[in-house]
Amino acid sequence: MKRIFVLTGAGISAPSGIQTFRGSDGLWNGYRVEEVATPEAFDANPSMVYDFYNARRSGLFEVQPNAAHRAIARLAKSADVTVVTQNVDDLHERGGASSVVHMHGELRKVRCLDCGEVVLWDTDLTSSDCCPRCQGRMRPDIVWFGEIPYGLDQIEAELRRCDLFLCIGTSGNVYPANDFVSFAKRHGAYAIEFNLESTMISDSFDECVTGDVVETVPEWVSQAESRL
Ligand code: BJW
Ligand code: ZN
Repeated sequence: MKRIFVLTGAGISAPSGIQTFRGSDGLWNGYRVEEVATPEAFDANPSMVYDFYNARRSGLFEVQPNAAHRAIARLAKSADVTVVTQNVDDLHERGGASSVVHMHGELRKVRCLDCGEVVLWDTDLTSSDCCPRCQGRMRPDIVWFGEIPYGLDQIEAELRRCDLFLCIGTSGNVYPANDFVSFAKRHGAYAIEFNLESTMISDSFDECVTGDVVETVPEWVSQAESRL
C-alpha cells in the first residue's frame, strides 16, 4: 500500500465557513497575532485570549466538514494515510478521518498550566475555571508562537517513509510545517500542493493543483483511487 502524508491548513476549512489566518477576511484582521497567539499575550491579557478562543470554539458547532475533508477520509480506504493538520478545528474527524495529528492543538481541549492535564472542553473557558486534577489555571490547548508543536516525532517518521506528500490549503508561512515538503522530498516523496493561489513554498512541489479544495481534492482522490 502506498504511504500518503496529508498536511492541511486553514484553506481546507475555509469552504466550511472557518476564516483563514492571512486572507483578506482572515482572523488576524480583527486581532493582532501577537495579541492572541503567544504565551506572553496570554500572561498580559488572559481574558482577551480566552474570548478569542471561546468565540472560535463556539463557532465550531455551526460549521460542517466539506467535500475535501470527506475525500481525505475516503483516501484511507486505498492507501496508508497520515493526516497532520495545522488546524485546531475538528472537521477532519467529523468528516470521517480516524486518526489526525493536530500539530497546533485543538479548540475542543484545554490544558492545565500547572500539571499539564488535558481536558475535553466544549463550553467557554474563563480564568475561574480550574484543573479537575490539581485546581490549577487552565489555558486553551493551542500551540502558540514560540511553543513546540505536537507530534513532531511521529511526523518526522511518517515524512521519512511517505511515497506521496499532499499539502492542502496552507500558505506556508509558519515553521516547522512549511519545511515538511522539503524534508519529505529529500527522503524520496513526490509532492503535490492544492491551493487557490501560489504560496511561499509552491516552488518546492512537483505539482501544484490550483483551485478550490472542495473541487480539486475530491477530483484528485477519485482519480487516485483507481491507481493506488
Ligand atoms: C484555499 C482555500 C480554498 C483558502 N481552496 N485553498 C522567523 C523565521 C522563521 C520561523 C520563525 C521566525 N520567527 C519565529 C519562527 C517560528 C514560528 C514561525 O513560523 N513564525 C512565522 C510566522 C515567521 N513558529 C513557531 O513558533 C512554531 N514553533 C516553533 O517553531 O517551535 C520551535 C521548534 C519547532 C520544531 C522543532 C524544534 C523547535 C509554532 C507555530 C504555532 C502556530 N500557531 C498558529 C496559531 C495558533 C492556532 C490557532 O489559534 O488557530 O497556528 S499561527 C496560525 O498559522 C495557525 C495556523 O495553523 C498556522 C498556519 O496557517 P495556515 O493554515 O497556512 O493558514 P493561512 O491563513 O496562512 O493560509 C490559508 C491558505 O489557504 C492560503 O494559502 C489560501 O490561499 C488557501 N485557501 N481558501 C484552496 N477554498
Ligand atoms: Zn492541573
